[in-house]
Amino acid sequence: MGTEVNHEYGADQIQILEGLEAVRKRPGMYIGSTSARGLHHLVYEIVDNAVDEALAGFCDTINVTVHKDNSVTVTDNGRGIPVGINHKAGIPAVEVVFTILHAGGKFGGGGYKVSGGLHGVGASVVNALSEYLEVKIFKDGKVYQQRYERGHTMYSLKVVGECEAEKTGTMVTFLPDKEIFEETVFDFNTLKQRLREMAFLTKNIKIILTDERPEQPEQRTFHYEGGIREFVTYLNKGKTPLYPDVIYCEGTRDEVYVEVSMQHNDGYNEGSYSFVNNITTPEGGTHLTGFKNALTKTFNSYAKANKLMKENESLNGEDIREGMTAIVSIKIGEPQFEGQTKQKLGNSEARGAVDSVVSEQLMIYLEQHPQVAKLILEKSIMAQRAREAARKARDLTRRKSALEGLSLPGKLADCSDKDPKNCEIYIVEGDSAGGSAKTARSRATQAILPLRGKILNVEKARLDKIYANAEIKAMITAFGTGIHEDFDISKLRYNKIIIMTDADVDGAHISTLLLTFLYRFMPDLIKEGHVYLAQPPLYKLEKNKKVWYAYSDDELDSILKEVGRDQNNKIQRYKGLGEMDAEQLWETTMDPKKRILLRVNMDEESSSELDLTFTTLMGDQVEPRREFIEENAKYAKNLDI
Ligand code: 0RA
Repeated sequence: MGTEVNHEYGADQIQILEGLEAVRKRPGMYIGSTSARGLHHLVYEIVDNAVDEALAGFCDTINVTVHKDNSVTVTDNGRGIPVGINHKAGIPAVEVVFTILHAGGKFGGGGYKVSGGLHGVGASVVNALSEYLEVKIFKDGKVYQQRYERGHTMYSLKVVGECEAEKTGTMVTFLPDKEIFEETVFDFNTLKQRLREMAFLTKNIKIILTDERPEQPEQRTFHYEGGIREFVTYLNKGKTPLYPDVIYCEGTRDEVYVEVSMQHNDGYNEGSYSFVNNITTPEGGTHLTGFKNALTKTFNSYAKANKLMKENESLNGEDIREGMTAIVSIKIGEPQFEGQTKQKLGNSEARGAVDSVVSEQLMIYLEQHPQVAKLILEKSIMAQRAREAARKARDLTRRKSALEGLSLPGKLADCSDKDPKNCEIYIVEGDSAGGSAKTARSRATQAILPLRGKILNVEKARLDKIYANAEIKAMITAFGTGIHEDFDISKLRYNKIIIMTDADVDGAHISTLLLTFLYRFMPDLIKEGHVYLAQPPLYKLEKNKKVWYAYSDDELDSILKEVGRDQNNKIQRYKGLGEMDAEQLWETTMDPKKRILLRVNMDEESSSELDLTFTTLMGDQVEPRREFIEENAKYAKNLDI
């Protein structure tokens, strides 16, 4: 090949530009959104291509670097994207990859690319949405380079230098277009979580993430020889495993490659996460169904065959999965995604493939490890009893409310407006603050529910105990939605649920307990944006009969700068809501015209990390919790979960 490859501006070229213009006109169609989430998808897309090269067996290290200007470089040590002319398009293959829509993998390696789904949109989409994108390819002792701006080719692919004959790889640098994205600053934590997940899902790949933006650049390396086995260990960090092994099954059926890993802990929540071609499927689908079927079937037949259960008894899938953490990861040629958000796998062959691999290998494992089998079965039987007890308790309340109508909790001071759209409920820590809030509130639209001290930690209790808890019962009846299979968001009695706790460590703990309860039992309230955290002020400053409130140390500083630091300043640090009288509470924290509310968000795409957050914060092991809080202290202000 020569040093320059000339373009022929034929019909193909025109089509190319139209294709990428379409991406720029409707970016949301290709990357979901132009918010922070879409921005991060650009990185995942480029990394996905390198991971595909790793899956094909040609690459073991991927470097991802965020530069000071929020441009990103992704480097891999694979074979290098082909540079030869693609005869159909009349341009080098690499240019096809970056300038023709949906070109990824349709040429060259013969179906090397398995990725698809949400961010399997191809490198050309990233190119179209970048101010510039530059690719360098190391191959045959040469360094090739090409540059594009907003999808337009700036010059023909050229050789810009030489490298050692053995060195091969691809290096892509791009700067997301500020004309397209509302947010152009990458979040290190978000990248870290997704890249860690990618490394877990691809055994033996090494992903190195570097952030050059801080004065002291930050670097993390993700490399897991155990793959999804280590993923389960990671997710069970901070919990107490029921047995030391991570159970692992692997195999291929009907051209579907299946990998499953699982381990029970002594807790009560299930955490099953499923992936297709390394992409998360938050709504599950056929692969997850196949796994659950196999699990239920295998444990029941093992229990019967070994006389651990009577012939006429059987365990529910839910009971067997109590306290279980599991990863189901499959690779499939043509994934079909269903549902509104395309996050659910539809391929029916995946169900059979996972079912068959897991049934076969799990049975062998249980026969070889009767102690583990016994521990899981004992726990499942306990879960079954608790579920029965919980069902009875729930039936009783259902019948009661059918007979007597909905009776609201005694401690609730309800609002008079009956249109939920206008209404909000303050969940207040402690009876005394609750009292002030009742006096302060605007009666028409603000309801107050005071809670006594610490509420029950739902991470550490079984259903029957949770249903029996007075504080939790009060919240459930006040909200009106019911929980679990009874949950119905259209019955929600308040548009805003506002958690109001002291601005100290205990208050933060109570907020977390409340959020944990909402996340586990009514996640839709959070997903639909009904949950808020009130922000009481930290300081009151009085000077010459004038009053200021500060919600952070920085704010106090800037107020002091303005009014002058002198002896007339009277500064009060609020230790709790109780120190404010009703009027102050209204003015600073409850008046819709003046208050600050933080809306609680959750990102469904990283739910395994979200789960870990709650377990780490609420679990019984102190060390991981301390680590987590230290690591995240600087983010605590956002309180995004
Ligand atoms: C198809 C064929 C060959 C390499 C690749 C694709 C390839 C694609 C990407 C995307 C990111 N990094 C990549 N590395 C490699 C083989 C080409 C050859 O052997 O000449």
